[in-house]
Amino acid sequence: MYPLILLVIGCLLNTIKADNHLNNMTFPDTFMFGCATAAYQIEGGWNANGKGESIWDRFTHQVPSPIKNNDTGDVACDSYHKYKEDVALLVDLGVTHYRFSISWSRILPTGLINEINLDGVDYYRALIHELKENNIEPFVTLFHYDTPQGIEDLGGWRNSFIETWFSDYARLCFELFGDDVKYWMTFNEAKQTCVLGYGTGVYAPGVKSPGVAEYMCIHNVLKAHAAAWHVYNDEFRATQKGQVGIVIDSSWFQPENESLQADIDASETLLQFTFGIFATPLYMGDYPDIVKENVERRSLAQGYLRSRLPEFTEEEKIKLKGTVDLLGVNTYTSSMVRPLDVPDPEGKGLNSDCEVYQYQPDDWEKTDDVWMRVTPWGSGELVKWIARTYGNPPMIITENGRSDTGTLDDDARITFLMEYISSIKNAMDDNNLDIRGYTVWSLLDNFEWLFGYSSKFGLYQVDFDSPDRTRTPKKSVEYYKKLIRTRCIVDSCVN
Ligand code: GBH
Repeated sequence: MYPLILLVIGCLLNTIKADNHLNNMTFPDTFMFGCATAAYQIEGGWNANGKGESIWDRFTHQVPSPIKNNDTGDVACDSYHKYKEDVALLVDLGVTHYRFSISWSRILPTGLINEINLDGVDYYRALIHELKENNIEPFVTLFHYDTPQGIEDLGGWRNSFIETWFSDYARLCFELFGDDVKYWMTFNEAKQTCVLGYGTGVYAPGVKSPGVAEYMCIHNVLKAHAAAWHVYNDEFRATQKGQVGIVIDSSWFQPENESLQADIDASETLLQFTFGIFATPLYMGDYPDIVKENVERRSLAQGYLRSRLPEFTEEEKIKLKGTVDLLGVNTYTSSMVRPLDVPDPEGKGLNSDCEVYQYQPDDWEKTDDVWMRVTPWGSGELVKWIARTYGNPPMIITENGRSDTGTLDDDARITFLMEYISSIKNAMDDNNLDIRGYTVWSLLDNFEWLFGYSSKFGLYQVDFDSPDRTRTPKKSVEYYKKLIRTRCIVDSCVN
């Protein structure tokens, strides 16, 4: 019995892998290649020159610490002082764009608009200036998990006033930097903020309220995104001519048995609970039907009088719809899915309300991160699903990459990049997908949230024992440089 199962899984994987030959067609000249980072993960200077505390400062300073080796982002890669060095690395790589995030509490120490920290403004001005001087497009995320603690003290993403607080902050950023910044992303992976921050509570601010605060957070993030997009659209678009989008992440969910309708449905359901819960309101004006149905049915059975998932008013639906100029997609890994045999009647939150079982088969190549196995084919499947579901919207891969233990001879990272980029390029070529660029996570080894500095995603190694935080190129730097220069994944391309 066991060998038969292996044989079946083996055949399935072979069919998936068969069309995953390395793509040998050059990328169009306009295609963007860049690197990504995030403020809390690289900047340090956590309380430098007027910066306010963020929820990640508060979270990592707890005793005992929830972070591996008690690591914190207090100094991180010290990019607050070493941004010029970072830009020099980007120049050496030859990237077209650099995706970084602004720390809300570095600019607005309490999160509210009345008090502006000019030193923080100067820092981002200087970074953006340095990028522009070197012909690198700044690609800015307004929020990458680091809510100002002052805002959290008012309820954070549980308080619907955050829609205004966030759009005030966004307006200030458009005003200050919008002459130079043409690419804005409001949120990075709001799923992590809401599900891990307010559901399971393993991320800052550590609130454990699955399926209640978790959905309030999602609801408020979506309204805040739309409010920021409208601020840009009404007040800045005509003069600044940029784009405002959002970054959404999802694994690819492979039906365990592709000829079973139940497994195909389980894949669609989990994609809707993961990706659609954010994208569908912004493209179509409301939550996906399957999400509304499941959460309402389960909420009523659990004794609530109404769905734990809040409803949008008609006015809000209109305001949400059509607010993504460019969709950022973070893609890392995949899992197999089938319906849960026995859904947990008491379970609340995205992970229970979907009623889908997911797992990663043992024979998928592991990385040093427990959540991640190497599945390049899944990234191609994910972007094709997004294009099918939302009418081939303009997209950019805002993150993709792998960690390792930190070796400079990172051949595994080179293979990873070749295979993932190839899978994405195949999907583009075969289906006419409108993917405008690709961004490696990450430029530098950095503070990898709960894993601290033990998980290393950088093209450049950072010596965290040295006060200089010395940066050293890994072998993958040579590969990425060549890819950017030749626009070709393999040694030579046919066109
Ligand atoms: C991205 O998340 C983030 O945007 C980025 O900040 C991060 O550095 C990068 O990927 C690499 O991880 O802690 O065991 O609960 C990718 C998706 C979802 C992966 C949350 C880690 C938490 C696993 N992430 N997940 S655990």
